[in-house]
Amino acid sequence: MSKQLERFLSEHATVSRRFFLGLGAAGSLAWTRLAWAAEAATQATRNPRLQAAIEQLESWLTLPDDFRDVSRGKPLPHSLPDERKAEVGLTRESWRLEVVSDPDNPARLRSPLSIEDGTALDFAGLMKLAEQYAVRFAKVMTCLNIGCPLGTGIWEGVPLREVVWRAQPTENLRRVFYHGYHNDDPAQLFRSSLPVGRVLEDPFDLPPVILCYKLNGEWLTSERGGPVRVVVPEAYGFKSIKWLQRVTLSNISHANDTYAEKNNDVDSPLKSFAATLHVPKEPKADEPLAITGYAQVGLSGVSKVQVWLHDDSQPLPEGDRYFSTAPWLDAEILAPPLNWGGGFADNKLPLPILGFDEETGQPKQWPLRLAKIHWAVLLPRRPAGQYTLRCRTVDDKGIAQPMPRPFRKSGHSAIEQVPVKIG
Ligand SMILES: Nc1nc2c(c(=O)[nH]1)N[C@H]1C(S)=C(S)[C@@H](COP(=O)(O)O)O[C@H]1N2
Ligand SMILES: [Mo]
Repeated sequence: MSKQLERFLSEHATVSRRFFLGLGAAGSLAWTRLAWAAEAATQATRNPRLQAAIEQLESWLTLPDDFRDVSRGKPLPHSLPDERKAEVGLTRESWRLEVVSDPDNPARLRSPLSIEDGTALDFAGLMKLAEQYAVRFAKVMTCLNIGCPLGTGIWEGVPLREVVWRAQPTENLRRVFYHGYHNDDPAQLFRSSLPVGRVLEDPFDLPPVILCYKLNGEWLTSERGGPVRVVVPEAYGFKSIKWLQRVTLSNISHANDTYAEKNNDVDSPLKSFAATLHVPKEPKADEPLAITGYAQVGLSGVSKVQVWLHDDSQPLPEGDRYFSTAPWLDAEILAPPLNWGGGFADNKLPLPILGFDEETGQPKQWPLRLAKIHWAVLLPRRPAGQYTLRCRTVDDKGIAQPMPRPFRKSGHSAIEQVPVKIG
């Protein structure tokens, strides 16, 4: 095949996708046919070794049961027997949400929602709000302290502000904090908080903070925090409180998250970084290396994923602790997947989804912020020896991410290093 044709075909996928995303009204069927054709063209021109590695990649969305579970509590609330769950409000039938004033730093509310007064919100009330206000968005759930994301989902819920408005705050409201079921033991309380402004508005084109009741089109399971959890789009997992029971409106002027313990940075937004998924085990000196990975698209976005294979017998770039002058190579950012995964019947995402085109069902921008992407690269063969493979992202502003961070407590993200022995 001529070099020119090869290039055309490999660019074809991106170009035609972009074109058809803009077309919208052409309908999803025409789009789907073209996307498949473009994908087939891309695959035909890819190195077979690389193509084989790409085919092994995880699905873009995670099955709800496959999320890694980060839950505190003794016993874990989702492990309680069904009868107990019904008694403590952990079923859709028994769930109640209170929206009350903070006794220590009172906000003035005309109409608090409380169990005592019989005014708490029940699940039917939430579904009533959902008819008018429900939204869905894609988000990767990541623990501030764990490098690897826990899972990616389509989260559905009612903006938290709708229940804040129901409580009719009139004065002295600066912070919203919230907690879930914690075995009615104050020592087990796990609370998160947000400035009220973030709850009432969605700056920088972010999705709203939601009271989430569905994940990937199914009722939120008990393990994922059901019947209702908070999901904060741009934040690490600890802000997305599970088994939600009470929202407290407060005049406190600062964060009061339980997670502030143990030195955690509770105001830190989701970071961009890259990591590998497939690195050849014991590559031979005459083989090119097919490498794949994922990148978390943090608040600052991802415009590139880059890799660098360094020969350990050579010195590292001098006076450059963060390798900014290293010979980084651009990897291929894979196009939106044709199969989303996540357990959707017939691969059909429930539209509308914020940031997705309603006609084609495709993301309007790619990489999609606050989600994950996958990448692949074929590195040319290298002589036998011990090497270190590093990968990183470059954000939307052209700044390499993760930035040098002197501490991990703002979100565990680093330039990944993988030893590679070429034999
Ligand atoms: N009520 C409650 N909510 C919680 C937690 C918890 O222990 N209790 N853990 C938090 C933390 S630290 C993380 S990282 C996420 C993990 O979400 P997942 O278990 O659904 O993956 O839930 C958050 N919500
Ligand atoms: Mo976490």
